[in-house]
Amino acid sequence: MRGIQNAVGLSLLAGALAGPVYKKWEYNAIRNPAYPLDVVDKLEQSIMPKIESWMVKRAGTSNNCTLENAAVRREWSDLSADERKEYISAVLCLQSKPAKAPKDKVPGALSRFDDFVATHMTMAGMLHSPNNLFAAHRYFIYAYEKALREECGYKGYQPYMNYDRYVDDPINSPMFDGSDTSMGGNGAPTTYDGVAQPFPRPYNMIPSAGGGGCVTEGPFKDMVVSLGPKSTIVRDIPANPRADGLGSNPRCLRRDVNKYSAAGARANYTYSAIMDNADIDKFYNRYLGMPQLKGDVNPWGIHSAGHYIIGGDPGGDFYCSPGDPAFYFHHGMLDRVWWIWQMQDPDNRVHAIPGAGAMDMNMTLAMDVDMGQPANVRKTKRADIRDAVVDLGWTAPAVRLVDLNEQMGGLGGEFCYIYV
Ligand SMILES: *[C@@H]1O[C@H](CO)[C@@H](O)[C@H](O)[C@H]1NC(C)=O
Ligand SMILES: *[C@@H]1O[C@H](CO)[C@@H](O)[C@H](O)[C@H]1NC(C)=O
Ligand SMILES: *[C@@H]1O[C@H](CO)[C@@H](O)[C@H](O)[C@H]1NC(C)=O
Ligand SMILES: [Cu+2]
Repeated sequence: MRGIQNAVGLSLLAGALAGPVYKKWEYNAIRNPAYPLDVVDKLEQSIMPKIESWMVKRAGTSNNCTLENAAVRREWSDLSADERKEYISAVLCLQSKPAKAPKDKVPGALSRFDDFVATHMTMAGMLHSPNNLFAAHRYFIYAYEKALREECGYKGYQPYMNYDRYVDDPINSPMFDGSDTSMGGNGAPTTYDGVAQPFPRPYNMIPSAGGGGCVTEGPFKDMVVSLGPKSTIVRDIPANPRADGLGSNPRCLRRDVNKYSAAGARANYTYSAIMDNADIDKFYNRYLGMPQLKGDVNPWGIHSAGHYIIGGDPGGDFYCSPGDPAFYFHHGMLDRVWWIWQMQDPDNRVHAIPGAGAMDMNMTLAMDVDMGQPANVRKTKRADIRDAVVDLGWTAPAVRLVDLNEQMGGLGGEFCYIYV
């Protein structure tokens, strides 16, 4: 992404910023007036000067990544209708290109899009260990964005979903209203149970919001889901012909667009996760909702809350979740949250890795992110971390974990993007 200049100039934050000063980081933030900035958006604005000084400090080691040439990932509702359609076309294109995963290993991969699902399924342990969860998903989204751009001619960058905008009525939102500029509609009503959670009653369930059946409206109504299920939360889906879920099992995309889940991802949750957890392990646990905050009635943690805004099949399946194209919006938001957290104190946080003993604390990490089993995880020694490799199979080359932490110039300069 290095060297790509923003096409859209300085229109942006103009209204939000008092005074005449335009700084060079103020790009491309064309906002949808229907959504006033929330507390996390404001926090993001406030870190821009910190990023400027961080980049000055990193001059010479940032692999030519600068705020001027960084790609800009934007919120879905801030994109114009045409920009949304361009994104949707690129996803449909990826779903029409042949898979690269070998047929004997992954007979169910019907398309290049499915290569990403198959990678997430086969590499699930690696992708979701505490050391890797943040960084490996950053790389995964980057690889997907790159495929959209290089294999399908997409000119933009991966959009994210700011949950807070959709908390009250996700079904009628620009993300999920079923229009041709949405990421598809809700699923039809069915006997969907909701999603079990690892908290004491009455918080042991994210209730069903009434959907759970096939998506019948929007650009993905005819999408064929093939891989999985492997750990589904939806009843009555035919089993995959293979125990590993990698066989072909053609079926519809199912969703339960869920406001009860979204309630755990309001901006106040995200804000406090960022601001009240200076230690990487505490931040990691809070991101996963562990331990439940006193009096919290939506204790899912932003990670689960964001997943089960969509839920269904394959979106609610721990292994197959990237099979719902909305997955990348959710993990894009999580990547943005991690970045805002890093930039509160870049000297100490950019290179912090969960479970790596940075603070020399023996803390219980909530390991099993979607299955909800808190587990005692042994700390990885720092020396081992330096050698750790993140391998994304058919979707991206194996790289060093430690090269994935820096969004502005990491991975030899391949990472060079900001969120606005
Ligand atoms: C940075 O840019 C300079 C000048 O264009 C070039 O010589 C150098 O190879 C670039 N470095 C990287 C890591 O791309
Ligand atoms: C966020 O706000 C909601 C009410 O809108 C409240 O129920 C919840 O406890 C708050 N969460 C945090 C982490 O402050
Ligand atoms: C962490 O646990 C290890 C192994 O049990 C122990 O040697 C070490 O002293 C502990 N560190 C702290 C800070 O408690
Ligand atoms: Cu994942």
